Amino acid sequence: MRITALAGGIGGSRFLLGVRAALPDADITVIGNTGDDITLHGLRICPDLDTVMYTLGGGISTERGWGRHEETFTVAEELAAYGVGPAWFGLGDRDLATHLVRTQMLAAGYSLTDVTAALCQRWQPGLRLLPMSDDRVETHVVVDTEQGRRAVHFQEWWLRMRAATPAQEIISVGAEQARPAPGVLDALADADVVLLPPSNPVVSIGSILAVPGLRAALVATPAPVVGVSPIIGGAPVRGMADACLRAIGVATTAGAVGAHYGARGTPATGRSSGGGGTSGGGTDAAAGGGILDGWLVDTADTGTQVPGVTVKARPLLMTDIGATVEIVRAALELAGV
Ligand code: FO1
Repeated sequence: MRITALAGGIGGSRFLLGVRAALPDADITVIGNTGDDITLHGLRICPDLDTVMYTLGGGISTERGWGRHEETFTVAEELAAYGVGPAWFGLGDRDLATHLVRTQMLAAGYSLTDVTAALCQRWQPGLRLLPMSDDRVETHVVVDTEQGRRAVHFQEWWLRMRAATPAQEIISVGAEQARPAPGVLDALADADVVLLPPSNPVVSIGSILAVPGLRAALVATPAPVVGVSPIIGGAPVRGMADACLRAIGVATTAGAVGAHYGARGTPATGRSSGGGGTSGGGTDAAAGGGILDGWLVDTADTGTQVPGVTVKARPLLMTDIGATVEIVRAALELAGV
């Protein structure tokens, strides 16, 4: 069975562990979000790609959910001693090796697709990890500060501001010019099922959908498309998706997020955040349209209805691999595969 999943970082990776465990013989392709990517100290860092790679490859720090296990932060301490920031982005020593390899390969002219494949040679994640695009797309957040309204990189908003400063706008900078990475459109067209893990619907799934052609490919694929709500009982399971949803005028409920993704074949109800960004809300002109056939919600949200989408309620907390496997099985059942 060919499974294609759109994934962000921590929640998406945990879900993918369940996909791989539920279907060890499946051919799994992950389209990874690169909107979180940032350049720091001259190094290109791809948090969501690395989180998928480390989690599926067995190198993740399970207590943090990001970065490497058995990590040290000596280089970060030395940078701080020089007064060289930013201190708010925890750069681990082991993790730095990944960014050094990636940066030198990019400088040598390799694409992010090639770099990701090369890094995965070491980690053997047991699935194909593709960046959503080889072109630079970065999520930036417009906030009001004492110095007036300005845009900050998503990571600064997320980590330094803890997403506490209201986002006036969330913009996928560069999305308009970005092209799907090689293999991405085929992975959607050729899939037997497409899954949307419980990743952040705005800055993870939304960033992927902001790449022209991706939403259209989801609308057009013959494969059933089933999503898993990242919102349970009106709150995100982890992270601050509520702050992101508020920024694009979507309520933090399983139903509102399902409607935001929209039923396949109907105009997406998602709202663009304007400013060239869509954060998944907008529909790129070519495609438009909702992307969901099925939507899994938690039992706390039993009774949720999304027009045009088949909604099923079941426990969605990925408390351990067994629970995650059951969620994956329920998603596949809802997809009818
Ligand atoms: N998340 C944090 O909460 N604190 C950090 O210091 C931090 C550093 C970091 C370094 C490398 C990396 O790949 C991910 C990192 N993350 C950190 C997670 C990162 O901010 C993710 O982009 C978000 O968690 C959203 O997915």
